[in-house]
Amino acid sequence: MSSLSCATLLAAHPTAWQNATVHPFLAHCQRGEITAQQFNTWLVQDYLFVLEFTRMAARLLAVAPVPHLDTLLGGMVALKDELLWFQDKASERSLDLDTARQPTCQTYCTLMQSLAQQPYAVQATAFWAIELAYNQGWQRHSPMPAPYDEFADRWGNPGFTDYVQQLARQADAALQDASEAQQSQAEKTFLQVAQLEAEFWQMAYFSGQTSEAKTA
Ligand code: HMH
Repeated sequence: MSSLSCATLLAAHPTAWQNATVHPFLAHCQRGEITAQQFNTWLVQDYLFVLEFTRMAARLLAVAPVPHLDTLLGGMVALKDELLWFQDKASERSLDLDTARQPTCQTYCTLMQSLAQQPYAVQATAFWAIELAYNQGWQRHSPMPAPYDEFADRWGNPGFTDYVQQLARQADAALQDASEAQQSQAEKTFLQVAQLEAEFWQMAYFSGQTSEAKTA
């Protein structure tokens, strides 16, 4: 089998990736049709996601080869800034970040935790896919009107695009050395990420803290 790469994953699964990066939530933001409650629901859940993603980044750093550390440490600096930025956005909007994860956010966090048991190639592929989903999702719905332009720029800016491309090169290098079993695990994980990204946008429309609340 020829070696799996980030490009071949995207080419093999166009529909899954389309669903991850093109969603009514983003279209509603772009058209100014999202309600404050819907946007704020996404914002709080995304903060909770990024907290767990930061811990995933730490585990990735712990197993990465030395030449990959520089890019990952740059990503850590960006996450430090991002967590403070989320806290600022939440306080501007008077949001309580001490909120329960919705089921989709919980499932996604559990997946990220479970990746600790996977080899570096699988973790690096998942890490790239997660960042690419936001990079492309926000870019594909640009330009955004205020106040969403700030959000679109955070993940859509050219520097972030460069970072995601560097993550792809690192994941590719790891996949090239990976066994067929590891490559197939990387593909399975990529598809789980794509599915959860699509579901993540959808959470905005469930304003309660739990799935039960949405039907109440
Ligand atoms: C759900 N996926 C989700 N949230 C994010 N902030 C990113 C990816 C990018 O970090």
